[in-house]
Amino acid sequence: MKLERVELRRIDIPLRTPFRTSMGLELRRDILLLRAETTEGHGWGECVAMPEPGYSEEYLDGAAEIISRFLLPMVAAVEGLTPARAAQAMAAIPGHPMAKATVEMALTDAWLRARGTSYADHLGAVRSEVDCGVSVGIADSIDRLLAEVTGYVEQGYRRIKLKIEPGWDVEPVRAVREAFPDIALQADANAAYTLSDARHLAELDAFDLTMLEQPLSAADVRDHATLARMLRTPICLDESIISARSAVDAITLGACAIVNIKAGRVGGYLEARRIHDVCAAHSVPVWCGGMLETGLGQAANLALAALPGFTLPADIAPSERYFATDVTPAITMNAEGRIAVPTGAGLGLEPVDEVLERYTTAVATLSDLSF
Ligand code: OSB
Ligand code: MG
Repeated sequence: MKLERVELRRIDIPLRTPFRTSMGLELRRDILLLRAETTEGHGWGECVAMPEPGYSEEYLDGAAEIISRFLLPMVAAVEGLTPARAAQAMAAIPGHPMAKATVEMALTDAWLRARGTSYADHLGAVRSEVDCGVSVGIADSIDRLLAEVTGYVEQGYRRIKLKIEPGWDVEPVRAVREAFPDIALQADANAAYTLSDARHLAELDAFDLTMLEQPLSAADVRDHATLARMLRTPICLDESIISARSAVDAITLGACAIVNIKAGRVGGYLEARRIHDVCAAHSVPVWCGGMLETGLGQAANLALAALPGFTLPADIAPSERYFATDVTPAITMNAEGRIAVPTGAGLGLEPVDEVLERYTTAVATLSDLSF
């Protein structure tokens, strides 16, 4: 396979429900999509970087720049291009995992489409359906939070995750637990606390949470290990886990009992699978995180979440949770809170041209990819 031409497309698509985390408020999704044309056909990639840095240092314009100026020329120069060789070539540049994951995702889609193989089979999926959880943003009031969560419980989601931050933690978690004594419930702090908050965070132990996700900063792995010894609630790491190596380090230090895996955060689906493998070797359960992706990203995440070690519900939700109109045919969840893993070649779905055009704000075509 050889990379011939790439289309970078920015779409601006409204979110149906505002999604507020400790990193800020979002009403829309400004998303970068990459369509790779190769000698064997085309494939799609979705970049999970947000318009502003916050979740991590990456942001959309920066990712677009790294992709077009550095990653694509490197990948276009690779002889006998495969997804793994693309990842290997891109490893010469440090960092920028979301940018790299976008390129790898598109090349993998193209590669698999040409071979009639699904993403799920390529990654080693063992399940045909994935258990869905929903991630609930910080609300304006406890009453509004309870109304929102009630709706999700009625729709059948298999677990609820509450975003927390200082000033919005013990009380909302208590209210949801009292209203729904039996649901699987977890909290995600997106690095909003420090170790000096340990005694406060220990109050969450009263609510039988499946996990507390990323309470401290990404680099504070040792502090997470200290905190883990002070809490009964298991710690899950998201932002801190940037590679299979960092997963092994965190597990060995006792910093986490559970790992959230997001391909964008770790540089691609191949590294995501390696994290799955090392976690399985350490008997650490994993689950698939999300970044409010369109149907393209959800399709790849569904394939990943169908691997054997993904034993906890994913942050994967149907299109209607995020967008009035998704760029792909809508992904739907059944009444049991499960979504089917796509079975078609590659991602198993494609954007709908007319929807894509409606939300497109900019397109750049890169055809001179050679050095
Ligand atoms: O920490 O999991 C996170 C969204 C943006 C940035 C960080 C996170 C999230 C989510 C979204 O929780 C979950 C979803 O995609 O449904
Ligand atoms: Mg998280």
